[in-house]
Amino acid sequence: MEDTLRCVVVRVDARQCEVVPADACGRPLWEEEVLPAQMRGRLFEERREDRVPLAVGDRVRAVREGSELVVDAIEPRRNLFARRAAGEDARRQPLAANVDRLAVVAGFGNPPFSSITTDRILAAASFQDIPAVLVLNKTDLARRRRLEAVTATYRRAGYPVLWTSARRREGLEELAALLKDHCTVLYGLSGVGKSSLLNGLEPGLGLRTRATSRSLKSGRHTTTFARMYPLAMGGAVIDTPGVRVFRPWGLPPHELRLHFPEFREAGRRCRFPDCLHREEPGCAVLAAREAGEDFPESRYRSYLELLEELEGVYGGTGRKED
Ligand SMILES: Nc1nc2c(ncn2[C@@H]2O[C@H](COP(=O)(O)OP(=O)(O)OP(=O)(O)O)[C@@H](O)[C@H]2O)c(=O)[nH]1
Ligand SMILES: [Mg+2]
Ligand SMILES: [Zn+2]
Repeated sequence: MEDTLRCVVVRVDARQCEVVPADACGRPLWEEEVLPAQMRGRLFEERREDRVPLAVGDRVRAVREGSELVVDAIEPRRNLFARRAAGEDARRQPLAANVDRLAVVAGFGNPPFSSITTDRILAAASFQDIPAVLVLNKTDLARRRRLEAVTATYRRAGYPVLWTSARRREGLEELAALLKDHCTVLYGLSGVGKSSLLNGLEPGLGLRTRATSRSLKSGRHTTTFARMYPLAMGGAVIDTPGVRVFRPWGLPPHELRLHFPEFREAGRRCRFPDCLHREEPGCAVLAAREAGEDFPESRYRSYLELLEELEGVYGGTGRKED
């Protein structure tokens, strides 16, 4: 068994991946070479519910076979950030494993700020028990009042919110402090500036970013694969290709309300303990909505949209009796 190598997966393709040797605690040894590796066919059979058996951040055992390295086993995951694959293919698409934090990157201008995308990703992170923060980038393109309103909405829900401008190099120290010594996955729409922020923090990374001349409408992602990179200050980041529509995987509709923290407190006063805050009599969330200017309307609309979508997927609320 001396030919078994403990590794961390730093990139995953359809059939191949890249790994870095790890120490006894499973931490990547970045001073060592990144190695290409095959994935054992058996892993695909064992994980039929997944589009690919591996995620960036997975800790694996690899064996040498001739000149090749083959990933043979995946260690249990501390967590997994995943989404539902697009279209007919409703399988799970693993995105990143064993991360300390998810940074939802959102921006202003082009593309405009998207509440629904932000809320979908935050709910999925909460469901998967991954602490999330919101990074509002391109603050140089935002109107001040809009920026403050968006910030207030998410702080109220309990999320830390950072302001950055990769273009003006603002907010980068705060971002650095957040990323240092942790493993963070950056996630968000295409074109919000994920790769630009990482280049701003660590110019040596030299990540490709969208040429300003290229329009968003070309529909192409500038970053085409998820990849983990070490940070010189300590810690690692996973840069990901932007999403167009994020669909949470595995989230039962009746649990969705637990992943919108700001509705939890009012929710305790609903007449029915399993109230979905939609049209139930005696719903305290609906009462707050009717009463208040101070109601997070955009979050509530995201909640309803997502609830209906998940009910479509599950053919009901996902409760056992349905
Ligand atoms: N005005 C302004 N433009 C920015 C800022 N950050 C990034 N950009 C620009 O936005 C465009 C997209 O940036 P990227 O870093 O490629 O975005 P991304 O999120 O990595 O996109 P994908 O890789 O496609 O997911 C580029 O033209 C950047 O120069 C910012 O803070 N302000
Ligand atoms: Mg990118
Ligand atoms: Zn209710």
